[in-house]
Amino acid sequence: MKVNSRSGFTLIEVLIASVIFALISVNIAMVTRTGSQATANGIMHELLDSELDLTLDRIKLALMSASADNVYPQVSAPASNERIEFSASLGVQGGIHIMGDPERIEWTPTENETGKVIWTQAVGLPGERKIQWSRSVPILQNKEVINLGDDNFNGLVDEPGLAFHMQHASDEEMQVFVTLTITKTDASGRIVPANRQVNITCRN
Ligand SMILES: [Ca+2]
Ligand SMILES: [Ca+2]
Repeated sequence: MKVNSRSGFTLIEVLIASVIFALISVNIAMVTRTGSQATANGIMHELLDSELDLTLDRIKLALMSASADNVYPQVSAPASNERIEFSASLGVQGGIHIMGDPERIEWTPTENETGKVIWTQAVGLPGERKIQWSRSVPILQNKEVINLGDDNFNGLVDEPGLAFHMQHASDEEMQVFVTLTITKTDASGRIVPANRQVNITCRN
């Protein structure tokens, strides 16, 4: 009589099962890691967008009350500047325009090849105060390099990470354009930039 002596797994079957188990484990780990990286990158993009919006909103609010006659330097495209100085127009008293203390918004460098956006109130006065509005602003706009050309096709040449330029037609109010790039590092260590431009009409 033939007796079936097979009562366990052969070595080959155990090896195949081990390989399949290892492959499944690696796949699960990869899916989990990809999922958590995607979540981390999603949060990073939201933070990047909100920092960009908040900084540009603050710059807009400050420059909306600036008097067009007190905004310096007044450069036009394709030139731009990483700094703007201005005074707010507070109103008229006895037929005289009353101006606020001088203010400045500028890019200042940090140690790691990026810079900060700094707002200075009461420039050069005893009450001078500096407030940081943003950090991780690169020295140049996204996709721009120093070569006397407009590499990112925005009408500005070699423009800095925080760039101001003006447009002042004789029959129109002066417009200040603010172009800002901010970067953050994603979950895989890659530097991700985001940039936006806003324009503000100054008071005459
Ligand atoms: Ca450009
Ligand atoms: Ca360039």
